[in-house]
Amino acid sequence: MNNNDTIFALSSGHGKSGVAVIRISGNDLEKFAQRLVLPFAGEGVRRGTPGGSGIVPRHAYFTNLRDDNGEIIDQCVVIYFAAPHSFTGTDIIEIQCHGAPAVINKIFEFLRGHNMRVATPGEFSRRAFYNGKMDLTDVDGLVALLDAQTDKQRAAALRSMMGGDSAIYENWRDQMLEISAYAAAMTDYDADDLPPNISDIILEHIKTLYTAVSGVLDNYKVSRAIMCGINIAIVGETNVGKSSLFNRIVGANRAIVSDIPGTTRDVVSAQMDIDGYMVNLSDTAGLRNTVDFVEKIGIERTNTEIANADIVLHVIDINGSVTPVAENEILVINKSDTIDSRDIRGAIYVSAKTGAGIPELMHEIRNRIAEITNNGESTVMINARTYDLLMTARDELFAALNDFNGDYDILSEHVRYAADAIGKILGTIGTAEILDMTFSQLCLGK
Ligand SMILES: Nc1nc2c(ncn2[C@@H]2O[C@H](COP(=O)(O)OP(=O)(O)O)[C@@H](O)[C@H]2O)c(=O)[nH]1
Ligand SMILES: [Mg+2]
Repeated sequence: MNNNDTIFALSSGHGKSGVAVIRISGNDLEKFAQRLVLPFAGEGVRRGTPGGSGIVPRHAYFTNLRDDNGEIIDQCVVIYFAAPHSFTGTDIIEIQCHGAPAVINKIFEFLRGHNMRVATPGEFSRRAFYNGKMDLTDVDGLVALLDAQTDKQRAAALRSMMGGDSAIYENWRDQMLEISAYAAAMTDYDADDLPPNISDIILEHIKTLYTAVSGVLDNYKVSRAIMCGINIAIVGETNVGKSSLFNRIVGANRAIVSDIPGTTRDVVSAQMDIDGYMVNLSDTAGLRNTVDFVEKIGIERTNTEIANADIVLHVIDINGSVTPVAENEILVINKSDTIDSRDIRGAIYVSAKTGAGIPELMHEIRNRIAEITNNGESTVMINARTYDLLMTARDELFAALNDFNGDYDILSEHVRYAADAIGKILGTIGTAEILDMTFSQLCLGK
Protein backbone atom coordinates (compact mmCIF):
# COMPACT_ATOMS: atom_id res chain seq x y z
CA MET A 1 0.00 0.00 0.00
CA ASN A 2 1.45 3.30 -1.05
CA ASN A 3 0.17 6.55 0.34
CA ASN A 4 1.20 8.41 -2.79
CA ASP A 5 -0.89 6.28 -5.11
CA THR A 6 -3.99 7.77 -6.59
CA ILE A 7 -6.82 5.55 -5.39
CA PHE A 8 -10.51 5.38 -6.15
CA ALA A 9 -13.58 3.53 -4.90
CA LEU A 10 -17.31 3.45 -5.09
CA SER A 11 -18.32 5.27 -1.91
CA SER A 12 -22.05 4.77 -2.28
CA GLY A 13 -23.76 1.38 -1.90
CA HIS A 14 -23.57 -1.36 -4.50
CA GLY A 15 -26.41 -2.30 -6.80
CA LYS A 16 -28.65 -0.20 -9.02
CA SER A 17 -29.34 3.27 -7.66
CA GLY A 18 -30.28 6.73 -8.87
CA VAL A 19 -26.90 8.23 -8.18
CA ALA A 20 -23.56 6.62 -7.32
CA VAL A 21 -20.58 8.39 -5.81
CA ILE A 22 -17.05 7.53 -6.87
CA ARG A 23 -14.29 9.06 -4.84
CA ILE A 24 -10.69 9.59 -5.95
CA SER A 25 -7.87 10.48 -3.54
CA GLY A 26 -4.39 11.53 -4.60
CA ASN A 27 -1.67 14.10 -4.26
CA ASP A 28 -2.14 16.29 -7.28
CA LEU A 29 -5.56 15.94 -8.81
CA GLU A 30 -6.28 19.50 -9.87
CA LYS A 31 -5.33 18.98 -13.52
CA PHE A 32 -7.27 15.77 -13.76
CA ALA A 33 -10.31 17.39 -12.16
CA GLN A 34 -10.06 20.18 -14.68
CA ARG A 35 -9.84 17.61 -17.48
CA LEU A 36 -13.09 16.05 -16.25
CA VAL A 37 -15.12 19.23 -16.31
CA LEU A 38 -13.68 21.05 -19.33
CA PRO A 39 -16.12 21.19 -22.23
CA PHE A 40 -15.06 19.67 -25.53
CA ALA A 41 -14.80 21.79 -28.66
CA GLY A 42 -18.23 22.86 -29.79
CA GLU A 43 -19.83 22.00 -26.49
CA GLY A 44 -21.52 24.89 -24.75
CA VAL A 45 -20.21 25.91 -21.37
CA ARG A 46 -22.92 24.56 -19.08
CA ARG A 47 -21.02 24.59 -15.90
CA GLY A 48 -20.89 28.26 -14.95
CA THR A 49 -17.31 28.51 -13.72
CA PRO A 50 -17.18 31.56 -11.54
CA GLY A 51 -14.21 33.63 -12.69
CA GLY A 52 -11.12 32.26 -14.41
CA SER A 53 -10.39 29.00 -16.16
CA GLY A 54 -9.12 26.89 -13.25
CA ILE A 55 -11.39 24.47 -11.46
CA VAL A 56 -12.92 25.94 -8.33
CA PRO A 57 -12.69 23.68 -5.28
CA ARG A 58 -15.94 22.63 -3.61
CA HIS A 59 -17.93 23.71 -6.62
CA ALA A 60 -20.38 21.31 -8.27
CA TYR A 61 -19.77 20.99 -12.02
CA PHE A 62 -22.37 19.35 -14.20
CA THR A 63 -20.41 17.75 -17.00
CA ASN A 64 -20.45 15.24 -19.83
CA LEU A 65 -17.78 12.89 -18.58
CA ARG A 66 -15.76 11.71 -21.57
CA ASP A 67 -13.29 8.87 -21.96
CA ASP A 68 -9.96 9.38 -23.71
CA ASN A 69 -11.54 8.92 -27.13
CA GLY A 70 -13.88 11.78 -26.43
CA GLU A 71 -16.84 9.50 -26.06
CA ILE A 72 -19.36 10.41 -23.37
CA ILE A 73 -19.45 7.88 -20.52
CA ASP A 74 -22.20 9.55 -18.52
CA GLN A 75 -23.55 12.90 -17.42
CA CYS A 76 -22.07 13.53 -14.01
CA VAL A 77 -21.58 16.05 -11.27
CA VAL A 78 -17.92 16.50 -10.38
CA ILE A 79 -16.63 18.17 -7.24
CA TYR A 80 -12.98 18.86 -6.52
CA PHE A 81 -11.69 19.17 -2.95
CA ALA A 82 -8.19 20.66 -2.71
CA ALA A 83 -5.83 19.38 0.01
CA PRO A 84 -5.91 19.72 2.94
CA HIS A 85 -9.60 20.57 3.01
CA SER A 86 -10.96 17.12 2.30
CA PHE A 87 -11.99 13.95 4.13
CA THR A 88 -8.56 12.39 3.63
CA GLY A 89 -6.48 15.56 3.74
CA THR A 90 -5.32 14.78 0.16
CA ASP A 91 -6.83 16.15 -3.02
CA ILE A 92 -10.16 14.46 -3.64
CA ILE A 93 -12.42 14.29 -6.66
CA GLU A 94 -15.97 13.15 -6.19
CA ILE A 95 -17.82 11.95 -9.26
CA GLN A 96 -21.57 11.62 -8.94
CA CYS A 97 -22.76 9.47 -11.80
CA HIS A 98 -25.86 7.41 -12.53
CA GLY A 99 -25.90 4.35 -10.30
CA ALA A 100 -25.81 1.71 -13.03
CA PRO A 101 -23.19 -1.03 -12.78
CA ALA A 102 -22.30 -0.44 -16.46
CA VAL A 103 -21.63 3.26 -15.86
CA ILE A 104 -19.60 2.59 -12.73
CA ASN A 105 -17.51 -0.09 -14.47
CA LYS A 106 -16.84 2.19 -17.40
CA ILE A 107 -15.68 5.02 -15.15
CA PHE A 108 -13.48 2.58 -13.19
CA GLU A 109 -11.91 1.40 -16.46
CA PHE A 110 -11.29 5.02 -17.44
CA LEU A 111 -9.66 5.80 -14.08
CA ARG A 112 -7.43 2.71 -14.23
CA GLY A 113 -6.26 3.99 -17.59
CA HIS A 114 -5.04 7.10 -15.79
CA ASN A 115 -2.73 5.19 -13.49
CA MET A 116 -5.14 5.00 -10.60
CA ARG A 117 -5.97 1.89 -8.59
CA VAL A 118 -8.92 0.64 -6.57
CA ALA A 119 -8.61 1.49 -2.88
CA THR A 120 -8.45 -1.25 -0.27
CA PRO A 121 -11.24 -1.33 2.37
CA GLY A 122 -10.77 1.54 4.81
CA GLU A 123 -7.92 3.08 2.80
CA PHE A 124 -9.55 6.51 2.56
CA SER A 125 -9.96 6.61 6.35
CA ARG A 126 -6.40 5.38 6.80
CA ARG A 127 -5.23 8.38 4.79
CA ALA A 128 -7.43 10.65 6.88
CA PHE A 129 -5.78 9.17 9.97
CA TYR A 130 -2.22 9.60 8.67
CA ASN A 131 -2.98 13.14 7.62
CA GLY A 132 -4.26 14.01 11.09
CA LYS A 133 -7.88 14.37 9.99
CA MET A 134 -9.11 11.64 12.34
CA ASP A 135 -7.78 9.80 15.35
CA LEU A 136 -8.61 6.17 16.09
CA THR A 137 -11.63 6.95 18.26
CA ASP A 138 -13.01 9.01 15.39
CA VAL A 139 -12.46 6.00 13.12
CA ASP A 140 -14.16 3.74 15.68
CA GLY A 141 -17.07 6.18 15.61
CA LEU A 142 -17.18 6.07 11.82
CA VAL A 143 -17.18 2.24 11.83
CA ALA A 144 -20.05 2.30 14.33
CA LEU A 145 -21.93 4.98 12.42
CA LEU A 146 -21.84 2.94 9.21
CA ASP A 147 -23.25 0.01 11.21
CA ALA A 148 -25.91 2.09 13.00
CA GLN A 149 -29.43 0.75 12.63
CA THR A 150 -31.25 2.60 15.37
CA ASP A 151 -31.39 6.22 16.37
CA LYS A 152 -29.50 5.80 19.64
CA GLN A 153 -26.72 3.92 17.84
CA ARG A 154 -26.52 6.72 15.31
CA ALA A 155 -26.33 9.42 17.96
CA ALA A 156 -23.65 7.66 20.03
CA ALA A 157 -21.53 6.82 16.99
CA LEU A 158 -21.80 10.31 15.56
CA ARG A 159 -20.72 11.86 18.83
CA SER A 160 -17.67 9.62 18.91
CA MET A 161 -16.85 10.21 15.23
CA MET A 162 -17.08 13.97 15.65
CA GLY A 163 -14.39 13.96 18.30
CA GLY A 164 -16.49 13.91 21.48
CA ASP A 165 -14.54 10.96 22.86
CA SER A 166 -11.18 12.19 21.56
CA ALA A 167 -11.53 15.43 23.50
CA ILE A 168 -11.94 13.50 26.77
CA TYR A 169 -9.03 11.16 26.05
CA GLU A 170 -6.71 13.94 24.90
CA ASN A 171 -7.42 15.91 28.02
CA TRP A 172 -6.62 12.91 30.25
CA ARG A 173 -3.48 12.12 28.32
CA ASP A 174 -2.18 15.69 28.58
CA GLN A 175 -2.72 15.68 32.32
CA MET A 176 -1.02 12.29 32.71
CA LEU A 177 2.00 13.33 30.68
CA GLU A 178 2.31 16.49 32.71
CA ILE A 179 2.15 14.64 36.03
CA SER A 180 4.63 12.05 34.80
CA ALA A 181 7.11 14.67 33.61
CA TYR A 182 6.72 16.69 36.78
CA ALA A 183 7.23 13.66 39.02
CA ALA A 184 10.29 12.58 37.04
CA ALA A 185 11.83 16.04 37.41
CA MET A 186 11.27 16.00 41.16
CA THR A 187 13.80 13.23 41.71
CA ASP A 188 16.46 15.79 40.81
CA TYR A 189 15.61 17.87 43.85
CA ASP A 190 16.30 17.38 47.50
CA ALA A 191 13.13 16.64 49.48
CA ASP A 192 13.76 19.77 51.58
CA ASP A 193 13.75 21.95 48.48
CA LEU A 194 10.28 20.83 47.41
CA PRO A 195 7.02 22.39 48.58
CA PRO A 196 5.88 20.49 51.70
CA ASN A 197 2.53 19.20 50.37
CA ILE A 198 3.65 18.50 46.81
CA SER A 199 3.08 14.73 46.96
CA ASP A 200 -0.47 15.27 48.26
CA ILE A 201 -1.21 17.56 45.33
CA ILE A 202 0.13 15.04 42.80
CA LEU A 203 -1.63 12.07 44.39
CA GLU A 204 -4.89 14.01 44.52
CA HIS A 205 -4.56 14.78 40.83
CA ILE A 206 -3.94 11.12 40.00
CA LYS A 207 -6.94 10.12 42.12
CA THR A 208 -9.18 12.45 40.11
CA LEU A 209 -7.98 10.88 36.88
CA TYR A 210 -8.43 7.39 38.33
CA THR A 211 -12.05 8.22 39.20
CA ALA A 212 -12.70 9.62 35.73
CA VAL A 213 -11.30 6.54 33.95
CA SER A 214 -13.23 4.23 36.30
CA GLY A 215 -16.41 6.18 35.59
CA VAL A 216 -16.07 5.62 31.86
CA LEU A 217 -15.32 1.94 32.42
CA ASP A 218 -18.46 1.62 34.54
CA ASN A 219 -20.39 2.76 31.49
CA TYR A 220 -19.13 -0.12 29.37
CA LYS A 221 -22.38 -2.03 29.92
CA VAL A 222 -24.40 0.97 28.79
CA SER A 223 -22.22 1.50 25.75
CA ARG A 224 -22.43 -2.20 24.85
CA ALA A 225 -26.22 -2.21 25.29
CA ILE A 226 -26.59 0.76 22.95
CA MET A 227 -24.10 -0.36 20.29
CA CYS A 228 -24.66 -4.15 20.31
CA GLY A 229 -28.28 -4.15 21.39
CA ILE A 230 -30.18 -5.05 24.54
CA ASN A 231 -30.63 -8.80 24.91
CA ILE A 232 -34.12 -9.91 25.90
CA ALA A 233 -34.73 -13.64 26.32
CA ILE A 234 -38.16 -15.23 26.52
CA VAL A 235 -37.84 -18.14 28.92
CA GLY A 236 -40.20 -20.56 30.59
CA GLU A 237 -41.54 -24.10 30.64
CA THR A 238 -42.67 -25.78 27.45
CA ASN A 239 -46.07 -24.93 26.05
CA VAL A 240 -46.66 -21.79 28.12
CA GLY A 241 -46.80 -19.71 24.93
CA LYS A 242 -43.24 -18.36 24.61
CA SER A 243 -43.15 -18.65 20.84
CA SER A 244 -46.62 -17.15 20.57
CA LEU A 245 -45.49 -14.21 22.71
CA PHE A 246 -42.32 -13.83 20.65
CA ASN A 247 -44.40 -13.62 17.48
CA ARG A 248 -46.79 -11.20 19.10
CA ILE A 249 -43.92 -8.92 20.11
CA VAL A 250 -42.04 -9.09 16.85
CA GLY A 251 -45.29 -8.73 14.94
CA ALA A 252 -44.35 -11.36 12.42
CA ASN A 253 -44.48 -15.12 12.35
CA ARG A 254 -40.88 -16.00 12.75
CA ALA A 255 -40.95 -18.71 15.38
CA ILE A 256 -42.51 -22.14 15.16
CA VAL A 257 -45.78 -22.19 17.06
CA SER A 258 -47.10 -25.60 17.91
CA ASP A 259 -48.91 -27.40 20.72
CA ILE A 260 -46.45 -30.29 20.75
CA PRO A 261 -44.23 -29.65 23.79
CA GLY A 262 -40.58 -29.08 22.93
CA THR A 263 -41.01 -27.81 19.37
CA THR A 264 -38.74 -24.83 19.82
CA ARG A 265 -35.46 -26.59 20.33
CA ASP A 266 -33.09 -23.94 19.18
CA VAL A 267 -32.94 -20.25 19.91
CA VAL A 268 -34.83 -18.08 17.45
CA SER A 269 -34.05 -14.41 17.57
CA ALA A 270 -35.13 -11.17 15.99
CA GLN A 271 -33.80 -7.65 16.11
CA MET A 272 -36.16 -4.81 16.85
CA ASP A 273 -36.05 -1.09 17.39
CA ILE A 274 -37.65 -0.01 20.66
CA ASP A 275 -37.51 3.73 21.36
CA GLY A 276 -34.42 4.00 19.17
CA TYR A 277 -32.63 1.19 20.98
CA MET A 278 -31.56 -1.98 19.26
CA VAL A 279 -33.15 -5.00 20.93
CA ASN A 280 -32.19 -8.62 20.32
CA LEU A 281 -35.25 -10.64 21.30
CA SER A 282 -34.82 -14.39 21.54
CA ASP A 283 -37.29 -17.21 21.90
CA THR A 284 -35.84 -20.23 23.64
CA ALA A 285 -36.45 -23.91 24.17
CA GLY A 286 -38.72 -24.62 27.10
CA LEU A 287 -37.14 -25.45 30.39
CA ARG A 288 -38.07 -28.96 31.49
CA ASN A 289 -36.47 -32.25 32.35
CA THR A 290 -36.07 -34.24 29.21
CA VAL A 291 -34.20 -37.28 27.94
CA ASP A 292 -34.33 -36.06 24.34
CA PHE A 293 -30.76 -35.37 23.29
CA VAL A 294 -31.52 -32.54 20.86
CA GLU A 295 -33.92 -30.89 23.26
CA LYS A 296 -31.27 -31.06 25.99
CA ILE A 297 -28.90 -29.07 23.80
CA GLY A 298 -31.70 -26.55 23.27
CA ILE A 299 -32.14 -26.22 27.03
CA GLU A 300 -28.40 -25.70 27.48
CA ARG A 301 -28.61 -22.88 24.96
CA THR A 302 -31.51 -21.43 26.89
CA ASN A 303 -29.30 -21.24 29.95
CA THR A 304 -26.67 -19.41 27.91
CA GLU A 305 -29.33 -16.97 26.73
CA ILE A 306 -30.41 -16.36 30.32
CA ALA A 307 -26.80 -15.66 31.30
CA ASN A 308 -26.39 -13.17 28.44
CA ALA A 309 -29.77 -11.52 28.81
CA ASP A 310 -30.19 -7.96 29.99
CA ILE A 311 -33.87 -8.68 30.55
CA VAL A 312 -35.53 -12.09 30.94
CA LEU A 313 -39.22 -12.46 30.14
CA HIS A 314 -40.14 -15.38 32.39
CA VAL A 315 -43.34 -16.76 30.95
CA ILE A 316 -45.64 -19.06 32.93
CA ASP A 317 -49.20 -20.09 32.50
CA ILE A 318 -51.52 -19.83 35.43
CA ASN A 319 -50.42 -23.19 36.84
CA GLY A 320 -46.71 -22.53 36.42
CA SER A 321 -44.11 -22.03 39.10
CA VAL A 322 -43.31 -18.42 40.00
CA THR A 323 -39.83 -19.32 41.23
CA PRO A 324 -37.56 -16.78 39.47
CA VAL A 325 -35.17 -18.08 36.80
CA ALA A 326 -33.08 -14.90 36.78
CA GLU A 327 -32.58 -11.77 38.85
CA ASN A 328 -33.42 -9.47 35.97
CA GLU A 329 -36.68 -11.14 35.03
CA ILE A 330 -40.14 -9.82 34.33
CA LEU A 331 -42.74 -12.35 35.35
CA VAL A 332 -45.27 -12.74 32.55
CA ILE A 333 -48.42 -14.80 33.01
CA ASN A 334 -49.72 -15.84 29.62
CA LYS A 335 -53.05 -17.23 28.47
CA SER A 336 -54.89 -14.63 30.53
CA ASP A 337 -57.84 -15.20 28.18
CA THR A 338 -58.42 -18.54 29.91
CA ILE A 339 -58.24 -17.39 33.52
CA ASP A 340 -60.26 -15.16 35.81
CA SER A 341 -58.13 -14.52 38.89
CA ARG A 342 -55.10 -12.26 38.70
CA ASP A 343 -53.61 -12.48 42.10
CA ILE A 344 -49.90 -12.92 41.52
CA ARG A 345 -48.47 -9.57 42.50
CA GLY A 346 -45.87 -7.92 40.33
CA ALA A 347 -46.69 -10.20 37.41
CA ILE A 348 -47.92 -8.90 34.09
CA TYR A 349 -50.93 -10.75 32.70
CA VAL A 350 -50.99 -11.12 28.94
CA SER A 351 -52.61 -13.17 26.25
CA ALA A 352 -50.39 -13.89 23.30
CA LYS A 353 -53.54 -15.13 21.63
CA THR A 354 -55.69 -11.98 21.95
CA GLY A 355 -52.98 -9.37 22.51
CA ALA A 356 -54.40 -8.36 25.88
CA GLY A 357 -51.79 -6.99 28.28
CA ILE A 358 -49.11 -6.61 25.59
CA PRO A 359 -49.04 -2.77 25.89
CA GLU A 360 -48.45 -3.13 29.65
CA LEU A 361 -45.67 -5.60 29.02
CA MET A 362 -44.05 -3.30 26.44
CA HIS A 363 -44.32 -0.43 28.93
CA GLU A 364 -42.41 -2.44 31.52
CA ILE A 365 -39.81 -3.47 28.92
CA ARG A 366 -39.32 0.20 28.02
CA ASN A 367 -38.80 1.08 31.68
CA ARG A 368 -36.15 -1.61 32.03
CA ILE A 369 -34.40 -0.46 28.85
CA ALA A 370 -34.31 3.11 30.17
CA GLU A 371 -32.72 1.83 33.40
CA ILE A 372 -30.14 -0.30 31.60
CA THR A 373 -29.14 2.48 29.22
CA ASN A 374 -29.07 5.21 31.81
CA ASN A 375 -31.90 6.88 29.91
CA GLY A 376 -29.66 7.17 26.88
CA GLU A 377 -27.42 9.67 28.64
CA SER A 378 -24.52 10.02 26.24
CA THR A 379 -21.40 8.23 27.33
CA VAL A 380 -18.03 7.55 25.81
CA MET A 381 -18.36 4.78 23.25
CA ILE A 382 -16.34 1.75 24.34
CA ASN A 383 -15.46 -1.29 22.28
CA ALA A 384 -13.30 -4.29 23.08
CA ARG A 385 -10.13 -2.48 22.00
CA THR A 386 -10.72 0.67 24.01
CA TYR A 387 -12.02 -1.33 26.99
CA ASP A 388 -8.72 -3.22 27.41
CA LEU A 389 -6.68 -0.03 27.10
CA LEU A 390 -8.87 1.81 29.60
CA MET A 391 -8.40 -1.08 32.04
CA THR A 392 -4.64 -0.78 31.60
CA ALA A 393 -4.78 2.97 32.20
CA ARG A 394 -6.86 2.48 35.31
CA ASP A 395 -4.55 -0.25 36.68
CA GLU A 396 -1.48 1.92 36.09
CA LEU A 397 -3.05 4.86 37.90
CA PHE A 398 -3.99 2.52 40.73
CA ALA A 399 -0.40 1.28 40.88
CA ALA A 400 0.90 4.85 40.88
CA LEU A 401 -1.28 5.64 43.90
CA ASN A 402 -0.47 2.49 45.79
CA ASP A 403 3.21 1.77 44.99
CA PHE A 404 4.27 5.36 45.49
CA ASN A 405 5.97 5.31 48.90
CA GLY A 406 7.81 8.52 48.17
CA ASP A 407 9.46 7.17 45.01
CA TYR A 408 8.65 9.69 42.30
CA ASP A 409 10.42 7.63 39.65
CA ILE A 410 8.02 4.73 40.11
CA LEU A 411 5.05 7.08 40.20
CA SER A 412 6.20 8.79 37.03
CA GLU A 413 6.60 5.46 35.23
CA HIS A 414 3.12 4.20 36.12
CA VAL A 415 1.45 7.45 35.11
CA ARG A 416 3.38 7.45 31.85
CA TYR A 417 2.19 3.88 31.12
CA ALA A 418 -1.35 5.10 31.74
CA ALA A 419 -0.76 7.96 29.30
CA ASP A 420 0.58 5.44 26.75
CA ALA A 421 -2.58 3.34 27.04
CA ILE A 422 -4.72 6.40 26.37
CA GLY A 423 -2.39 7.31 23.50
CA LYS A 424 -3.07 3.87 22.01
CA ILE A 425 -6.81 4.50 22.24
CA LEU A 426 -6.31 7.64 20.17
CA GLY A 427 -3.75 6.02 17.88
CA THR A 428 -1.20 8.66 18.83
CA ILE A 429 0.89 5.68 19.83
CA GLY A 430 0.03 2.99 17.36
CA THR A 431 1.05 -0.47 16.43
CA ALA A 432 0.49 -1.69 12.90
CA GLU A 433 -1.80 -4.49 14.12
CA ILE A 434 -4.16 -2.12 15.92
CA LEU A 435 -4.36 0.09 12.85
CA ASP A 436 -4.95 -2.87 10.52
CA MET A 437 -7.68 -4.22 12.79
CA THR A 438 -9.47 -0.89 13.04
CA PHE A 439 -9.35 0.05 9.38
CA SER A 440 -10.17 -3.39 8.04
CA GLN A 441 -13.64 -3.10 9.61
CA LEU A 442 -14.46 -0.36 7.14
CA CYS A 443 -15.99 -1.06 3.79
CA LEU A 444 -14.68 -0.13 0.39
CA GLY A 445 -14.87 3.57 -0.32
CA LYS A 446 -14.39 4.66 3.30
N1 LIG B 1 -55.66 -19.66 25.00
C1 LIG B 1 -54.40 -19.32 24.75
N2 LIG B 1 -53.57 -20.20 24.16
C2 LIG B 1 -52.31 -19.80 23.93
C3 LIG B 1 -51.84 -18.52 24.26
N3 LIG B 1 -50.54 -18.42 23.90
C4 LIG B 1 -50.19 -19.62 23.35
N4 LIG B 1 -51.25 -20.46 23.35
C5 LIG B 1 -51.27 -21.84 22.87
O1 LIG B 1 -50.40 -22.63 23.66
C6 LIG B 1 -49.73 -23.60 22.88
C7 LIG B 1 -48.22 -23.49 23.01
O2 LIG B 1 -47.77 -22.26 22.44
P1 LIG B 1 -46.26 -22.00 22.05
O3 LIG B 1 -46.18 -20.59 21.71
O4 LIG B 1 -45.80 -22.98 21.04
O5 LIG B 1 -45.58 -22.30 23.46
P2 LIG B 1 -44.03 -22.49 23.81
O6 LIG B 1 -43.76 -23.95 23.86
O7 LIG B 1 -43.87 -21.89 25.18
O8 LIG B 1 -43.22 -21.79 22.80
C8 LIG B 1 -50.23 -23.39 21.45
O9 LIG B 1 -51.28 -24.26 21.18
C9 LIG B 1 -50.74 -21.95 21.46
O10 LIG B 1 -51.75 -21.74 20.51
C10 LIG B 1 -52.76 -17.60 24.88
O11 LIG B 1 -52.47 -16.46 25.21
N5 LIG B 1 -54.02 -18.06 25.11
MG1 LIG C 1 -41.81 -22.47 21.56
